Amino acid sequence: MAIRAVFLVGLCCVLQSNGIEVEASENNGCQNFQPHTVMLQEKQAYRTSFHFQPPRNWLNDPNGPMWYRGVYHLFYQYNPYGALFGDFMIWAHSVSYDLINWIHLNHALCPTEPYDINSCWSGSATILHGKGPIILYTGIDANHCQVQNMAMPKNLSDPFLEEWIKFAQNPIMTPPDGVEGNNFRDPTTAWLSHDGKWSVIIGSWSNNQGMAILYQSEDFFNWTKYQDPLYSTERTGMWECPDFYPVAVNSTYGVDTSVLNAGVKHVMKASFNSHDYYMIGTYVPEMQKYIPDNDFTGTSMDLRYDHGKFYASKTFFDSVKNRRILWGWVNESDSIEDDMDKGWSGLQSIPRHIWLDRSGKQLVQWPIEEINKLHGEKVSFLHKKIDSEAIFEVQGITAAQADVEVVFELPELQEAEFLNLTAVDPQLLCSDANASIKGKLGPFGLLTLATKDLTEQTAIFFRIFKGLKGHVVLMCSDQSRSALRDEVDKTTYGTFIDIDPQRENISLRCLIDHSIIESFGGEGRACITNRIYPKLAIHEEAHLFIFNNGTLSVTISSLNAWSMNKAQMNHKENFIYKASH
Ligand code: DQQ
Repeated sequence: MAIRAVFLVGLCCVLQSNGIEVEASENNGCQNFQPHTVMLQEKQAYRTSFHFQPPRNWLNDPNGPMWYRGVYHLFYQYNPYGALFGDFMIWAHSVSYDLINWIHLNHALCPTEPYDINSCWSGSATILHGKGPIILYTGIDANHCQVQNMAMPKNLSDPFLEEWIKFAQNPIMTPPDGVEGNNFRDPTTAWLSHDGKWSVIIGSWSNNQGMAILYQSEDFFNWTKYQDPLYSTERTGMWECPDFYPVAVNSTYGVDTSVLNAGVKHVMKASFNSHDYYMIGTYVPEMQKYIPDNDFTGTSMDLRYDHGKFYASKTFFDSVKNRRILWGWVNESDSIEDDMDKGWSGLQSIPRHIWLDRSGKQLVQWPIEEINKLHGEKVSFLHKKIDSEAIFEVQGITAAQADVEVVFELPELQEAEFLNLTAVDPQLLCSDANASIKGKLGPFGLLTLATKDLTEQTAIFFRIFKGLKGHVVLMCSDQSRSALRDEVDKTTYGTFIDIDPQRENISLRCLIDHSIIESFGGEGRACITNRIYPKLAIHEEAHLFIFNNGTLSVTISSLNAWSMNKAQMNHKENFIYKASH
């Protein structure tokens, strides 16, 4: 009783336009950090030009992305105190009309109450038909225990939904029996079943199993744990930031999170061991079970959104363009000292349109079409043969800030080397044979963020092999020569791509933005994201090359490359929105 009395001090009652009465603190705790207008002044080599970044400080997971009444919202984990992760994490908030140019708003959720006093961690937004959006988020409470909380917009008629108020009955979920207080977090977007009940999953680890704990509610306010998890497995670690959504079969269109019919499959994604893994399968609401087509195996066979740096991602259904969009956090891999010197850490990926591949076996990702609005000067050519050991520069664009699409034709496929696929880890294959090691059909691809003399270079490349059941396409990113600096991560990443090169050419698209390269191979069937910190290949000193280090020739059937313009990102006080919307 005493706790409740203290808790209510300073609360006001708000009857929202959505008819929900909530008690809320007058002080959302974010005032000390408002507004976040101070920009870093220096022209920094590693600061990006068209990726989402706040003006300074640490950023991690995307939270609660949504489109609501003409405006896209992105919340994200943010440390208002500095460039490293902290023990006072908040929900920062930005809005956009096109997912490319952003307006930074005042922060949405900060630690204020016993149920979130030690941080407001990740969560999601759900739009309740006719009632507006509601945020579910994890609070780190006064006992450092993870609990689930709810927040609503203070004023639904504010187009930016800038102010958020917390539900007085928080927390709405506390760790159930058998779940420790540090293993219960990251609520998903909720979905509505035919019986009128809301469902949501929470990431967890219990009894040596990673899992999606299921909660249900009839009114969205009172939640009851379902007896069994929606899915659990011994083959993963603790599930962070789960995501659960339907994808249409045989269509690139997205569907709302609550859609369930014969025309959809369901994706279950979980973040663990530094990567985002997913399964495709069937959701059976009568049994509250998720039945994957292929269970997680705990091996490199498991499906991943991205084979480089990409974590804690989240999707949302964009009802304006009928598509599902994926955002992921791309962390630094520079030294901590350098992160502190530059005054910021972390990026959001370019939002990716995501859909189920025609094969039904995997997802496909592609940068949202709006990114093309930033295209500047263009160079292109067709049908250019690249002989063995040939290398040439793509000139006429800003190579440190570019969008490059290239398609390779392989005239001598029958000559490819043999590869016995049994138990081969593609990442190991890429690091054992980096871009400098000659092969037959490959390595060929792009040398990005390279110095003129190639002492610094990051190769994004392919090798083609003959396997027992047809050709095998390997895609790699080789960071071993990415920077004349010892303290940065130089991991080589790699994956196989499900392509039959006898039937289709091999395409590669790279979005290069100073210290990040997002690469999409095989028209988006494989993605690798890199963070790169060159010492010399920065700004105008960065170059782009095409290379072939195989003994067989390959042909570029087409190349299109653009300089990229800078996206607008500023606090709303300073924002001049130029694009039409
Ligand atoms: N980041 C959040 C957690 C989440 C983790 C804290 C994943 O809620 O599990 O910033 O990166």
